Amino acid sequence: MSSTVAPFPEGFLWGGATAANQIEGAYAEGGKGLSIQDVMPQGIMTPRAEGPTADNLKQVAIDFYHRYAQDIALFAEMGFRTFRFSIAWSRIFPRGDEAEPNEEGLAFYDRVLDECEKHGIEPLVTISHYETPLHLAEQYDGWVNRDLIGFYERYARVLFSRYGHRVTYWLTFNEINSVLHAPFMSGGISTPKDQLSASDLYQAVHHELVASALATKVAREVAPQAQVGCMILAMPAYPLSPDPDDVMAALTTDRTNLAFGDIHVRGEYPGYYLRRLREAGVELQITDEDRALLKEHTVDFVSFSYYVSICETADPAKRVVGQGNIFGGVPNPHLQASEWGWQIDPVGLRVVLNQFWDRWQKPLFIVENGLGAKDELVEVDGVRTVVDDYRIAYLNDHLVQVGEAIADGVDVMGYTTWGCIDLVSASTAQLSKRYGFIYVDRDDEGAGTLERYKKKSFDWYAEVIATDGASL
Ligand code: BGP
Repeated sequence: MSSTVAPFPEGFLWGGATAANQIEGAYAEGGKGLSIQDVMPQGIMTPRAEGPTADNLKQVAIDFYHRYAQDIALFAEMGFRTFRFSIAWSRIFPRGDEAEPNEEGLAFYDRVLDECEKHGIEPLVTISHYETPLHLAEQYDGWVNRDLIGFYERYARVLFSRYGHRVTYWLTFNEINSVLHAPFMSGGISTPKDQLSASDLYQAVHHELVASALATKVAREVAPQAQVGCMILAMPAYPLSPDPDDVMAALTTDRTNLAFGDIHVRGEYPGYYLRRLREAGVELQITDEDRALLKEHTVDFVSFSYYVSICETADPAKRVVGQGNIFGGVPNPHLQASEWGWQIDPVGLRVVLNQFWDRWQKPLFIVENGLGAKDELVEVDGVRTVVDDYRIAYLNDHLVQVGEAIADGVDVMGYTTWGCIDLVSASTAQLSKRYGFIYVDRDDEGAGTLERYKKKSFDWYAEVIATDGASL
């Protein structure tokens, strides 16, 4: 592969990303309480279970809780400059509404940070990644309830106080806009989606937005050197045709996601969003204090996940929802899809980077991108590995587009591939949808040694980092 890519900026934060519930396991160790993930054995497509069940792969996940030192050493071997992980809220506040945190939970992340420091890896911490304490979901209906703002603020304050001197980069909520699609997983909202009123849903969104601003405020007070970013699921919507009605339909769909960046960066609700609320008959309960918080505590940077683009049309007859594309959208005839129906669009990443930069003029951080695929462990020259040329091609093509965006003048802080080590999938709750540079020996039935094996992409990514993208 020969490079036409402009050099990536000095200090570019190359690395990988994970989330506590998808890697740690030890779901009932160290004083941890249950989180909503502990009752989601089948992912987001099926109803939740009554309590923890043995078929939930997340109970053990990839056992990062006990193997973090070995795993971080492997990341260091690839040359990672940053490692994104989340803190499990229910390790710190097992029920979510206690007055005092759980010291054993805090001590675990001290140890994770020790390992990062040992290898010169900059931590990138997600405060809340789809793991609301179950008690908050059951007793309060999650973020529908305003009380969650206070519980989250207390939790965030504990994190900034404890780790603020050693963690610079923080994300307030993973894919904050996804609560619109997956209210239980993303917002801990127990009311089933089909019974959830638009008022409750948008009120929950509002509470999260205020909590996000509050976290930024607390960071300024407690850890002034901290950089706080929002995290958005980015999914550009292209018009299916040049019909102006399709163009407008695409803009409207795009704004579903863009609104979250607008609010985090500009500190107020945009007019088109207020119109959407009005038309949905939603009267938001919003106080003057909420307004002031949003306005005064905007983010330092914008981070996002990027996997797919979608098409949009105003013609209902053409609104055939893409199979396996969990968030819907009309298939794009110019694109191929992954085994799970996620349409692969490297240029879309350049589009998003340019769009976000033009719109917000804030540094951008790509904190998730990657290909979920079924891998086969094979033996090459006596070494067990995975020959994942498909993953290399996917990442290479996307990174070339990041290089193009940088050449366009976009300020990109870094890039962390999703699931740098195989982990449990968020949507399917299985292990067979793998993203990693490191293979973990565990299958969908939970069988396997949990041994780690380097895939072909491991060396490929190490080379990309070592050359700052020149090898792309
Ligand atoms: C994002 C989530 C991650 C992650 C990723 C891949 O939406 O932030 O937690 O899992 O998607 O999705 P999946 O695991 O369903 O393939």
